[in-house]
Amino acid sequence: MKKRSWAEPFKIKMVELLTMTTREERKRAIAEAGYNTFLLRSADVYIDLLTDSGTSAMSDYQWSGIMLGDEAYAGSKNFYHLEEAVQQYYGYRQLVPTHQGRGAEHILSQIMIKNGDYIPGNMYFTTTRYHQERAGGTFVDVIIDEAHESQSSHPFKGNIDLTKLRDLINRVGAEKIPYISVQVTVNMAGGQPVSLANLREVYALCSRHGIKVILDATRAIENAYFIQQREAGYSTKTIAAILREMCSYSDGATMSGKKDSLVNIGGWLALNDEDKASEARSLLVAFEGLQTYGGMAGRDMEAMARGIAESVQDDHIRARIGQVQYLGNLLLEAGIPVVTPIGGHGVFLDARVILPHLEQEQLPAQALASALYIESGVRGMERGTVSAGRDPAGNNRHPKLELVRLTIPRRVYTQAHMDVTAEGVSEVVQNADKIRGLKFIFEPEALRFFQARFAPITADQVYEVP
Ligand code: PLI
Repeated sequence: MKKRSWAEPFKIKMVELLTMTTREERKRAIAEAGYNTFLLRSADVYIDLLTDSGTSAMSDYQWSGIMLGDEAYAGSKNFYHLEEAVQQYYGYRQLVPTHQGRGAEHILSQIMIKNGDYIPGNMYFTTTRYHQERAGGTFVDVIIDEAHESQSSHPFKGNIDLTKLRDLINRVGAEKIPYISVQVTVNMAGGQPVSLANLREVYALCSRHGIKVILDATRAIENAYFIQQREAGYSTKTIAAILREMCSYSDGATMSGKKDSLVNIGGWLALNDEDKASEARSLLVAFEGLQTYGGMAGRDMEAMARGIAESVQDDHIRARIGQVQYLGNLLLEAGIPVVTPIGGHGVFLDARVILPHLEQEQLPAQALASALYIESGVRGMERGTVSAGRDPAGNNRHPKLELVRLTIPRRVYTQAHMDVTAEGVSEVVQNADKIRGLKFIFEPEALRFFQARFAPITADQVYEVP
């Protein structure tokens, strides 16, 4: 017995009952939801793998912190606990609390970006790019090519391609690039990490040109785990030490606490530059809340401060990613095409390969997510054409990756839930030829994937198995 299993470093004290639905009920529910899993009611979902955002189970220690919420309007004790946690574990000097990640993205974009600027990044994220464009910037993807190949086995598919970054600097000039946003890990690429060697090089190059490096630290702990497992020289370093080193190659970070930090709400912007932090706080008080609470209640800040300390524990992150890899390996063994290597927060099904009979315009990943729900009651999410949205000229973007994301909440589901999920996916993939394409019947202007509605193109139902 050489191999240690990934078993959870916790036991269960309270449970939340789930609803079991029939296939007929699910067919009705998804049709009513306009074939958009974001529009399903959670009461109609059995295993909810829509997102790992805000869906984690908090520990008893975090829940006890909720009772210690200091709800003073100004100067809440809990803010100072959160500030200490961010300074200790991430190493940034100035903390600007926000209601969640996009609040931080909004403020950062407004204080840093001028009309006509360019913001390079390692693949887009929906809300991040939205705020960059809203501030008058143009996002430029400078991730390595392998990130766009679902089957590449590159260990650090999230890496920045330094040649692409240098070319951009030469083309537009460093003065037009206020900062680079580096996601660790890269969500839309399948939860893929960035190596420390790459972060170090990016920071050196950018510093030479006066370009700031801002991490999207939303899943930085998961990124640190992959560095520990895959990067030479780091196997004996703690996650906490690796995280500090990662952040040392940046000037600040945006953070959605709803992921790594094991809380249901909260986020922050951190900066080392005091003047920029002061500018950020001026916007904060207008859009989020006072400088010592952002959009959070005192109790939320306490839960996040405690969650940060738990999130950097090596045993925690090994079990968290171990569970994701367990599901991924089940699907790989069943011959299901998924993004490889298996990422940190979810397993991503390759809808292009699973549904070769559908054109990208027929929204294969949206259709596959609907069919999986009908088959199994498992709710995943489209991460393809619908999520990519339209470019500023109004044309549909066609990302190379057309994926369904099965995102694993932290400390919530059991190994048996992963088994049932894998069975549901296998069943739907075996019947893939019965899945029909979809078309938009309602398309909102911004971040369309959240609220869009669809209809099957050629039949009444998206997925009918006789
Ligand atoms: O959902 P927010 O506003 O707390 O955070 C936005 C956000 C920023 N960056 C990254 C990498 C994210 O993954 C992210 C949110 N992700 C969601 C909601 C998700 O389901 O992946």
